[in-house]
Amino acid sequence: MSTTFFEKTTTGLRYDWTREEIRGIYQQPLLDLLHQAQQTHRAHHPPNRIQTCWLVSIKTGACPEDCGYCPQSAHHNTGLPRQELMDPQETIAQARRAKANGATRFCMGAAWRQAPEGREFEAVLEMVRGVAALEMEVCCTLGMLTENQAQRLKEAGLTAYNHNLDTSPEFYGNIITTRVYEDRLRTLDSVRRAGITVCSGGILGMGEKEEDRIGLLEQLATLRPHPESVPVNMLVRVEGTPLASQPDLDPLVMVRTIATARILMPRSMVRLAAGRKQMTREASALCFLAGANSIFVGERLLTTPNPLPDEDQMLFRDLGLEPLEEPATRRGDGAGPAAAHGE
Ligand code: SAM
Ligand code: DTB
Ligand code: SF4
Repeated sequence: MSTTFFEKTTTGLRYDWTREEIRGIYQQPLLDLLHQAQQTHRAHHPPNRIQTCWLVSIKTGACPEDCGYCPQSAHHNTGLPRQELMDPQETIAQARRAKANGATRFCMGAAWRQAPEGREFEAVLEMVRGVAALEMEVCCTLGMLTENQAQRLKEAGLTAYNHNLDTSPEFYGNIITTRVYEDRLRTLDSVRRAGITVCSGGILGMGEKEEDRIGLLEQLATLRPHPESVPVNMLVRVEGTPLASQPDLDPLVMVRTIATARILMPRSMVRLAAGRKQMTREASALCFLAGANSIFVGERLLTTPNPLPDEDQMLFRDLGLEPLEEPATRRGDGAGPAAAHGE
C-alpha cells in the first residue's frame, strides 16, 4: 500500500540535533540546502500552499522591556503613539474582516512584559473566545505567562501562543537586559503544559553572527515537541531604536535560516514573518522554496508596514501560490495540537 501524504509526516522527527549537525546543514552549498529543504517540505506539507495570518496590535507602546529592536519599548524614543487595550468587540470585528479576506489565523499582540491580571486579562479572554467562535486559529503574544494564565487562555479557546526566543542564548544579553533567556523558556513550558501550541522563532539582522542563528535553531529544534509554528523575522529597523542603523541583512541569510528550520523541524509551519516589505519578490520566492509556508497579511504588522494586500495577491498569482484554506491545526499532519501529545 502506498504511503499517504499524512502518514509520511509521523516519522523522522528528531530532537537531539547538535550544533555541529545544524552548522553542517546551514553551511552546505545553497542549492544543495534548497534541494534538501524542498524535499523535506514536500514530504510533510502540500506544495504551493501558504497560510495567511492576520496580525493586530491590541495594546501598543509603553512597554517596560528594553528589547533593542522594538519600537514599542518605553526605553526608546520612537515617537510611536501608545494605545490602551483595544475593545474586545472591536478586535473580534477585525477578526471577522480578516476571515473575510481569507486569513485562517488571527494573531493578537500586546506590548506587555507579562500578561496582566484582572480586567485586562478578562478582556483578552473575551477576545480569544470571540475569535475562536469564528473557527479561526487564535494566537496571542502577551509577554510572560503564568501556568494559570496559560490554562485560562486554553479554556477560552486559544490555539497558539507566540513567544520568540529571538536569537542564541549567548547573544541575547546584547539585545535585551530586562529579562533572561530562561524566562522565555519558562513561559514556553507553561504554554506547552496547558496544551496550547507553541509559536516561537527569532529575528535576523540584529548584528548577530552566523553562529547565533545556528544557536537559535538549535534551541528551537531541541524543544520537544518542536514549536508548531516558527516565525523567522527580518529586523524592521525603526528610527529611535538602538538597532536602527544596523546594516542591511543579506536576504540569502533569511533563505538559509528558513531552509535549515524546515529541515530540522519538518512538520512545523515556518513563517516568513516581519521584513517582507523590505525584501524583493525574488527573495520572498526563495524563502518559499526554502520551506516557508506561512506569512502575515494585512497592511500592517504590529506598528510597521507590511506589503499591501494587492501586492500579495499579485505575488501569489505570479508564483502560483494558494492560501491554505483550512486552519493548519486541523490538517492533522502534526502541525497542530495533536502533535503536542503524539510526538
Ligand atoms: N511583548 C510581547 C513579547 O515580546 O513577547 C509580545 C509582542 S512583541 C512585539 C512580539 C515579537 O515581535 C517579538 O518577540 C519580536 O520577535 C518581534 N519584533 C518586535 N519588533 C520587531 C522588529 N522591529 N523587527 C522584527 N521583529 C520584531
Ligand atoms: C512575530 O514573530 N512577528 C510578529 C508577531 N510574531 C507578533 C511581530 C513583528 C513585529 C514587527 C515590528 C512591528 O510591526 O512593530
Ligand atoms: Fe515589549 Fe515585546 Fe517590544 Fe520587547 S518585543 S519591548 S517585550 S513589546
